[in-house]
Amino acid sequence: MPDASHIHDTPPPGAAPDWTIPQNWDAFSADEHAMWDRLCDRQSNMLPGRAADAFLRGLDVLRLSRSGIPDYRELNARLTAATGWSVVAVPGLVPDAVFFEHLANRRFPAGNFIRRPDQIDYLQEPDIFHDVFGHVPMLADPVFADYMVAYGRGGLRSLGFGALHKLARLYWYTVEFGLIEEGGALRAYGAGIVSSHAESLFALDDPSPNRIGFDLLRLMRTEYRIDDFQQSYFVVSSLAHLLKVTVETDFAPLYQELNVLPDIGVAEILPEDRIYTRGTQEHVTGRTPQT
Ligand code: HBI
Ligand code: FE
Repeated sequence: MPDASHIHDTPPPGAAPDWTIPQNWDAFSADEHAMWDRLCDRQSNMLPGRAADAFLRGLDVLRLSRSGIPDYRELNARLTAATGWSVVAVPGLVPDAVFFEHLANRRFPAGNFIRRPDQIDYLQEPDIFHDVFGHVPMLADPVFADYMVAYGRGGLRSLGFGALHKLARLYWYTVEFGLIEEGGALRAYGAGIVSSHAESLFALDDPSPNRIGFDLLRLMRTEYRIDDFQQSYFVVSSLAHLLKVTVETDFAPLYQELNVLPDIGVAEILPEDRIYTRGTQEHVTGRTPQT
């Protein structure tokens, strides 16, 4: 989850009440389009064999008539045809309730700026490359698209239980940093992984992190770190299972259970865990991950 310290509490000037702003695609400079192409080429070349099938299939939705930063007028025509989702431009991080309202209505809020060359290896706040290249291909998958709607609805409901920070872990360990088992191998579908050159390598190849079978209660007890590689990743057996569990779980009793169970540390392994990798935890935390 991005650092919430600089989320506006009222729509900034020029933004609509739902925080959206015009993408203003014509205002992007040649350098900004070139940065998109540089990032997109680097990731597109390294992800086959690493990214989930659904992500690689979804990349086609980004193959538009022009290179450079996608123009939402063209992108949304294709994305909406696929799953009813659209991307909306926002000035940056928006309050949780606004974010969840957008997700529940099949709108993905994307930051409307792209990183500078000196930020190519680390970025504090999600930029348009993280949001559009990282998240949009998965939104073209019907099952994952429904999961994101269920998450948005659950997010709005969690606010009433004061349980957002528990539910945020589900977003973090699936939407942002999720792994999936496909054809006997692990693949990445989390946007924070596939949009990051270094973490696309680390999450799948490095002996340092734990890789643990997805279990909703266990996952929602697990803390996470926002400024470094993950020390544990969770592996789902399929997107259909992730959607089924999320839709069929009554979160009210789950939140009550979570209130009395201790949190689990980022690197901890429990005896009942399904362990794909027992990590060495050699990665020295605090080093800024390359995106
Ligand atoms: N706003 N624009 C934007 N993008 C996010 O990913 C985002 C957000 N606001 C809140 C948020 N994420 C998370 O805190 C929630 O998913 C819990
Ligand atoms: Fe993200």
